[in-house]
Amino acid sequence: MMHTQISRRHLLRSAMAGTAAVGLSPWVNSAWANPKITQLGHAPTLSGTEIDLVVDETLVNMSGKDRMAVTINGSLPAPTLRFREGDTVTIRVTNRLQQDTSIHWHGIILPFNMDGVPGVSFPGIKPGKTFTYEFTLEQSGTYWYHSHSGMQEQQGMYGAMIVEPAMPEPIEFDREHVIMLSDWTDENPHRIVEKLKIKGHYYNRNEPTVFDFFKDVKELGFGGAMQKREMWNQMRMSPTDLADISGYTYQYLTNGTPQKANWTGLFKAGETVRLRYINSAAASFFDVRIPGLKMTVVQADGQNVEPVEVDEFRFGPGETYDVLVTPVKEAYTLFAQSIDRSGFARGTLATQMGMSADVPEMDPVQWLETQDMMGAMNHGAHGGHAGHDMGGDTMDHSAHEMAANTQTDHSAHGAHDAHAGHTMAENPLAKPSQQVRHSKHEYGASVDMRVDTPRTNLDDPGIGLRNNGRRVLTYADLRTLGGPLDPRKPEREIELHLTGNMHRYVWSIDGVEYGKSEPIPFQFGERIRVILHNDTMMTHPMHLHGMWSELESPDGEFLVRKHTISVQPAQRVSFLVTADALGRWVWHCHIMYHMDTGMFREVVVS
Ligand SMILES: [Cu+2]
Repeated sequence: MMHTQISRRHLLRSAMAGTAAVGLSPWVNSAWANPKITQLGHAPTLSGTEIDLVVDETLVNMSGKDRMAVTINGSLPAPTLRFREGDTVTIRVTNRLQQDTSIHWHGIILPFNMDGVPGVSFPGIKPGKTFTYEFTLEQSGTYWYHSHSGMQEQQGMYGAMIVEPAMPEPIEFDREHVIMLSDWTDENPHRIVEKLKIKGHYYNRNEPTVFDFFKDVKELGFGGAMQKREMWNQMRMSPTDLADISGYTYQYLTNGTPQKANWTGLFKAGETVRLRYINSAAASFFDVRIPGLKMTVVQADGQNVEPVEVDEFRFGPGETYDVLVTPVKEAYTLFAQSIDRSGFARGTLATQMGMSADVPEMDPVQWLETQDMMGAMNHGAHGGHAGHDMGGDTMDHSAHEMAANTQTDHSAHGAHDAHAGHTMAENPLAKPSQQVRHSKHEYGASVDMRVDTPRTNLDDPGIGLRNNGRRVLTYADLRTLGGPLDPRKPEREIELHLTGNMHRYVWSIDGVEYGKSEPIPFQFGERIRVILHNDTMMTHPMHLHGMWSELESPDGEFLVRKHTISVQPAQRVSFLVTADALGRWVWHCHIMYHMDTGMFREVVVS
């Protein structure tokens, strides 16, 4: 069972005040009598084929207050594991917590009983026990690992895993740094869930004000400004619901280091530096850039891609990008603002310690636009369909016209023709189907909105990054070197909808929360297409364990191999999976609070 942080902290205070009696409490283990301090910002590197990891609670102070973190070997982030492709590694994980723990090796292909999901892959690691993981690394690249138990990931239990390639790789660089971005809260994450259940917008401090109203009156006229608000009121949502949890409670960390402490990575002028960016946040999307430097993206989720030069990229919890930079000045800021602009992570790349560069202003908060709410909603689509269907409330059509920058996606017209896609190609599965199929469960209390005309284009950088004057990476830019792992076309297609009810703060798949769901069956050896259709206004980074997700274009062309695919609001994407890994796996949103409240399924390959 789990005791609350608060009770423990009270005990800790007494312990520090020197009351010997504390030792008598059954809650207090030896670590508490002598609390250990977390090592921040300098994850040690562990390599070889035998590793020992110890999970414990250790003290951190991110904001002036002492808090307990859940850490591995006393470090936040956890040690960086450096392995070699082809090696069989043995990792012993000892649990010194008073609750169960686990480690999941994110993006690593391995036997299902080594995958580390309690209740699915194995029973978990009990307090005081050691579990030995053993698996052979069949891949190389940048990955990471984290707890899959409770809220431990939010509390600091994550680290990088680098697998060196067996054969020389096409990427040349002189030096490298892991840049692990995350979010930290002084609050108890269980308490955060309680607050979100009471009010889904609890942490949103960007809600429109009277000033925004007058600004809109100026731009849209009084009627337009009124309409804009009326629409949001009807949906009982806020146009700034971009992240559930914000800088109001979060500090954003670079390699476990808060902004002020300015984590710094060194380089020598003229070097090509490889930055292994890992998003290990519990709930935050980051928009990453390094003012003054172009970034050449060379890996996505550990897999080599055709190099693409960008100024900025967005990534969600679970995703990784490796970029090359060639700095020439003395210092650069590693800038990563959260998607809702409520805060940012900051670090520095410099020729010597103690240097810094200007830190840019955050970009302005943007309201969700039409394509985020209604997908490919356009004038042609008015007949018959309301693009977005809010739990039975009919929306005023005049509201559709008011948002600027409506993106018209002609490919979505096919969605209105039930026969489109079936008549033109010989193989009906050559292209992902456009026909929207809402499950009957989507009409229940767990769902407060549905998208009938999704957008399928992958070249949209997303809300807040559109037309910002910078070259922003999108999934449409990514091409994994060597093409798909399996050249077969899919034999079967399944469609899953990402659903939720913001007011009750429940998240689900096809309107069914994990606790009420049945496993999704995959047949061993089959090549299957999975369509993800986002019926919500949030972006969900969907992570399938055990098997690669090979993202395809709306025309069924292979794009990029990933382990975590972020699906934007009102977007419909598809990927191919070869079900070559027997056993029980999971597939879930990597926003911990969405996973925890139901956007999670078991997948069984048999
Ligand atoms: Cu989610």
